[in-house]
Amino acid sequence: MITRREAIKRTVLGAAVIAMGSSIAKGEAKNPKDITELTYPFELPPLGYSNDAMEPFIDAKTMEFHHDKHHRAYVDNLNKALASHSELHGHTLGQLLANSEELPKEIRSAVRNNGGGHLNHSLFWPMLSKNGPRVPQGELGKLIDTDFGGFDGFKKQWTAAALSVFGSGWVWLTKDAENKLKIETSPNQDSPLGQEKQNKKILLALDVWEHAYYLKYQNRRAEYVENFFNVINWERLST
Ligand code: MN3
Repeated sequence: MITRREAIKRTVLGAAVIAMGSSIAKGEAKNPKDITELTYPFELPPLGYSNDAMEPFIDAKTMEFHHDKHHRAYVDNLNKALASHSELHGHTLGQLLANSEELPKEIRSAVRNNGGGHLNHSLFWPMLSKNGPRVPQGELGKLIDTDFGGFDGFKKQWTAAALSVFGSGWVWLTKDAENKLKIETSPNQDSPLGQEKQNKKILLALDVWEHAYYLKYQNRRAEYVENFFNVINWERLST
């Protein structure tokens, strides 16, 4: 049995670890702050482009529902869960997720699911663009060549991972402290940052929940995944 004071101490330590590994693509997400550093009350970030910006690969209707309804619901439900827990209002999103097992039982799963949903979608939107190069650039391109034997090898493994997710979840490209890339999957709204408290960076994400593609692709997840390669914002993704 751990005391409350110990729990808080662990939370702070865990946060330091996750903060190290939480920064993603350069630019917007760090302006003004990395998403993991934000605190209650949480806000829905703008998409950063119009709903039809990824047509025909991701249709405007899906984008509208996905951002305005689904993502908003994660933000609203996260705020609702935390509203009466003022002792947690100073905790960052990164802290809340890295230490969700130490949260009060009655809000634990709400914070994990909705906080994860908020984090994952906030990372995901800026990773999309129809413009720019269609293959990874710079240092990321080199690492992908090294670890996957080239872009085609990466694409193949990424697609296989995306199709392997049973039910709802995410696919991730992460980089560990040794600069080693890894394709990972997570169920529901879990994040690789929340699962393992280690220095890890998320480089690329793909939402494979049905709500991300069902209006346009119905059950054809493979087609959605194939088309995702037309909207990866390689220019903005960095190591
Ligand atoms: Mn989603």
